[in-house]
Amino acid sequence: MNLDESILKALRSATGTGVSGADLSNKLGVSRAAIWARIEELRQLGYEIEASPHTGYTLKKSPDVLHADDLRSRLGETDTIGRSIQVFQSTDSTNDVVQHLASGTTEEGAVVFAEEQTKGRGRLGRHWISPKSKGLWFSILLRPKTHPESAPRLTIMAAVALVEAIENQTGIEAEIKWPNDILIGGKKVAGILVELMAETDRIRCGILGIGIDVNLRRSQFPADLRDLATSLREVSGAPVDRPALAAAILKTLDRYYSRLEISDFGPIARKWEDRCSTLGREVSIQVGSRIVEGTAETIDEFGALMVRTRFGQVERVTGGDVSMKRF
Ligand code: BT5
Repeated sequence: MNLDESILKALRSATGTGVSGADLSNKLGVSRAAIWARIEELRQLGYEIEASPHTGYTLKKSPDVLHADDLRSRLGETDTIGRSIQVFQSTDSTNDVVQHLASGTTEEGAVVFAEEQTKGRGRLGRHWISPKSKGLWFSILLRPKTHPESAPRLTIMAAVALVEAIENQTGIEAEIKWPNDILIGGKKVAGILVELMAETDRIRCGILGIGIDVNLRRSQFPADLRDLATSLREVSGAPVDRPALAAAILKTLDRYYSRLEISDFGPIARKWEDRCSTLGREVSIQVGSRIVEGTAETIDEFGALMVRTRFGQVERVTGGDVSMKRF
């Protein structure tokens, strides 16, 4: 744990009471002058830290910025996800940054955020708009010990973690649209992009990319997305605390990923089914040049969607674009 992370953690656990420079210095094994210098740096970054001779330092307000040490301090211990966090002010695509890290020795669970992406992407090379400081645009390096066939499970567990963390942090109920969309009131608020580097029988690494529209106003979406997409701010009517939401999502993802790694997929699948708006509906799914039509019935043990066609057979679909035919 570095100094800023430790200071922020100590300040957060002393909210309301404050913590003295002497206590911080003893606890962290550095001089009071060093603590003071770091507090000054944090103030420069926008943290409102009050200093009083009686109560010591108190954290009054955190800025709306993603700061790796702050995110780590909020996250605490995790099994895998968030063991290291990097934040870029701007990058092309966080999935590309993580792909680059994956070819080195970077350990599983490394997370890369960007305040802005210049070439954020969705599936099939589609563009993902990622304006500065308005959302959470991030990717996670995973090295799941599973067969490539189980890769859809990563999207399933991420969707469950997202709706759960969003609801816990904001009170907003979101729904899942198979395979990778999170919707509120029928409009897309988040998307998931899993990219794999795999051999026939093992996944070398999976890159879990997540984009969440947090504080965009309707006017900040391109005109063609205004009726299709929304943000948490638009729905709740007030700005949403991005760093707090980011930490909550990473914690929840970590919990579900640990369960996935011990093959405890069943309960995750049940939660997914509860929150999924696709099941039980008549769907038309474009899979490459083919269209599968029928009723979306369930997901199988690998995370693939089972669709009963009008001829009565069940088709197994692992990816594609869904349109719901009847509501
Ligand atoms: C997705 O693709 O929904 C996956 C999006 C993943 C984005 C994250 S951000 C961090 C990481 N780094 C990346 O480069 N990507 C990941 P798909 O299902 O193909 O949906 C793409 C479609 O969503 C576009 O064609 C637009 O119609 C729409 N779209 C684009 N930007 C959007 C936004 N910010 N919010 C809602 N919809 C958007």
